[in-house]
Amino acid sequence: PPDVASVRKVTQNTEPIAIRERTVDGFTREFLRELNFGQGVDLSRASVNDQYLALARTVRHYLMVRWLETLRRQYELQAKSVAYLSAEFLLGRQLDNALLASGLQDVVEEGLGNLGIDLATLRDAEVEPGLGNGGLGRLAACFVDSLATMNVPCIGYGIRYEYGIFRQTFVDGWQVEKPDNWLALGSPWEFPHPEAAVTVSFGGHTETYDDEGTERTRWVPGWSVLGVPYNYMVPGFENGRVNTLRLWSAQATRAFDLEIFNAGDYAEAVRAQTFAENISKVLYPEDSTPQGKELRLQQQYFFVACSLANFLEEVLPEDFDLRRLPERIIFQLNDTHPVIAIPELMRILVDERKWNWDDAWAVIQKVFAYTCHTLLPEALEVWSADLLGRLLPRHLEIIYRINEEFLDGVRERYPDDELRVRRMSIIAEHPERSVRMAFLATVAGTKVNGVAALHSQLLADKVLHDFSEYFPEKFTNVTNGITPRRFVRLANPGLSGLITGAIGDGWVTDLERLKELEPLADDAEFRRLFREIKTNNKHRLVDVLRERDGIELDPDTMLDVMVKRLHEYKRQTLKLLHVVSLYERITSGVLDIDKVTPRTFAFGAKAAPGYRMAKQIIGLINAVGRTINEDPAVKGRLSIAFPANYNVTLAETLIPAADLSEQISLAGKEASGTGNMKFALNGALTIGTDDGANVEIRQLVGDDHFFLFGLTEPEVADVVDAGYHPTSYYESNKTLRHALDLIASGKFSGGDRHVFEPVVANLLQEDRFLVLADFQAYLDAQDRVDAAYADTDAWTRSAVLNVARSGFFSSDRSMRDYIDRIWHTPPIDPNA
Ligand code: NBG
Repeated sequence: PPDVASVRKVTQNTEPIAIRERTVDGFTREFLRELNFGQGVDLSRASVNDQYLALARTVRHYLMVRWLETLRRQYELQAKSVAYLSAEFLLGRQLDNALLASGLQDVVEEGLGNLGIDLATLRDAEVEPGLGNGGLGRLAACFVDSLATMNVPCIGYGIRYEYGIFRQTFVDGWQVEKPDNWLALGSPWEFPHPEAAVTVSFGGHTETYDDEGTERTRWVPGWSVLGVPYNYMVPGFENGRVNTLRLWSAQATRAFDLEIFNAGDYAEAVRAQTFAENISKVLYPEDSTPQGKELRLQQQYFFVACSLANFLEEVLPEDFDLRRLPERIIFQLNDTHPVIAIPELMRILVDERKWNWDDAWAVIQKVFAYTCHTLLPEALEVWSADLLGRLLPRHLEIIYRINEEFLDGVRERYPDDELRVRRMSIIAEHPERSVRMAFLATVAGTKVNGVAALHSQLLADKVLHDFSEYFPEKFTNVTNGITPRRFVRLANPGLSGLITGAIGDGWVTDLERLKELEPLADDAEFRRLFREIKTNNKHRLVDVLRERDGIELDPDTMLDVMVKRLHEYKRQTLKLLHVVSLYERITSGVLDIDKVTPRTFAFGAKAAPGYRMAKQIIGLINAVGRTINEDPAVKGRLSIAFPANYNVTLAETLIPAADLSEQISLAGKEASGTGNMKFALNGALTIGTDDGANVEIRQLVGDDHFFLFGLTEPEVADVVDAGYHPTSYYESNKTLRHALDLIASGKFSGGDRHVFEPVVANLLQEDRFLVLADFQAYLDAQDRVDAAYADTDAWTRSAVLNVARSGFFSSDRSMRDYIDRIWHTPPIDPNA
């Protein structure tokens, strides 16, 4: 091992004095040096992008010694780490977070100001890395932020997609996807290490051989690619720790196949390269619904094989005894995407390290844990055995053996229950032979967790019921959380200032301290300031939407927001029916317009490109928006704002401005939700069903400060069992009928009745997610919202209480729960 003291000395000495001292002058000098020597321009000729890149690199330097120090100490202490394996990390912009973590905000703002540069302009030059679809990817980003802030050793492992989630545009109101070329102008936050590339193999066949009397198997792969690691800093908040996020990029093993090249087939030689690089080319834009595409399986195996090899061969000391692996690592599987890591580690131990099967299996069962993020049965990932066997023949054999031994145990426990054995088999036989990845993860992992209390309960009672009976000790819950650094401290500086002024700044790393705000809910002056901040946030949003989308938002209306992926189970159509119904009742004279609370309905949602119904619904929201926004009859009362390309950056200005948060999924379908937490912590009230983490939000903030409506999960099950008939609701509810009829009449599609026919027909004929069944309850709850909003003081009081009582939803708390219940990776003593 390196001589630790001398390493420390060297790294500290490499830090320029200007950086160590953190003065405005020092920063300015470093920034100009980066501009001149890094970008090769002087200030007078520097573009905004030049300035942004120079600033990012300068800020990076301030974090560098901490990063090196963290790595050195990790090596020295040999402490147990978390490896968070995730196909998605939806990071959001990095600059502001790095400034916050390093405590540099003031110095930088002043330094740039002296040069006549506006920090906000440079902030906007950053293209956010959209390396995730939605909640699952953003959760991974919040978790690594919390672990760094809590001084817990963690490596995030994932994929460096060249193209992240598509950029959504609207053409005539319909979604059109554009590639997200986030790397076009260069990313200053990544550190590529081509010299540390890992070879990953695919295809080929397996063969057995005699190894000094023992029969062993080896895999003879057909082709391979290189995985090049790109490291990113994950800085803790003001604590001197910087963890690592390591994302893998695929490259051809040889840039040109020389033989083909010499034979004159240049195009063929380049083709091989393109083929390899396709693996990390693009993020699959499906959310909560897997598609069994071969490239997707290649991506999954690619990144876990790279990550395991990296951990075993680079992170662990050379002579490390792998039998002690559970003392050093826990691999957390973020959904089923990385589950192929289980047979991969078995293969390494049994085939490469020549362990016997049982010893390897004993270690496996201690080093993996699995988080499930869904309740939709169709969302549980399954790979056809045919495809898996072609791409990873040895892994399929290993999975078969794991299954065989597991089912032997099931038969022993439940003799004469072949039905159960078939239900629990990791291998499904119909409609084709395939591997159930969630079952594999459950059988091999030390723990299985859901992401909110209700979700974990339904997992154990329904989705994985046989398994929770068989392995009751494996099942646990960890309710999701969000990082208060990004989603309160950075996104809502006004509110943060107010809170800090009242209770000090400890809440940023100890969010339960928000409880101390409770008495202030009754303080008129505090409420006035709180309201003023909400108004300012609305004005900030008005500016952003005008500039970004050409949308004119009225800041004097209630801002009613539904932002999340477009999915039928989330029920954007229920929200839309509410809007259409209000519009219909006003224009037909049933509702007195003067009695209608002025509202802006804001939507933000991307649809998976192949999800036709979701795209129809987007078209309909935009069509209704166009009609309503142009109709003088409802001017100043109702309007729709649907900015395209909702992403983390937009969330950061939209959520702090919201009055009302829409969390209206059908009960029993939303695993947790995390947007719901962000809204509550920024002082919006929730209208929501008893679903996912809404349940816990309502319990904590109290029924008087939450608008609950709709069927509960057991009621949903009863309705469905009794045979659900959406038309009966249509026929018996005039308000509902009129709203649906108005859409069907072609009112929002220039008189064309066909355009939105599929949406209406789907609601009337199938309505899988019981929109019509919950419609009236939702309208009634919206009336309660209006009544509550009319009393500004009471509303503000509720909003303050929402903030004060939502501290539980910090991802720091989620991390503590994972540590206590699953990982057992205590924080490092910063003074050790
Ligand atoms: C999503 C759920 C959300 C949950 C996030 C994070 C998937 C597969 N699941 O309810 O739909 O909040 O995961 O746990 O994306």
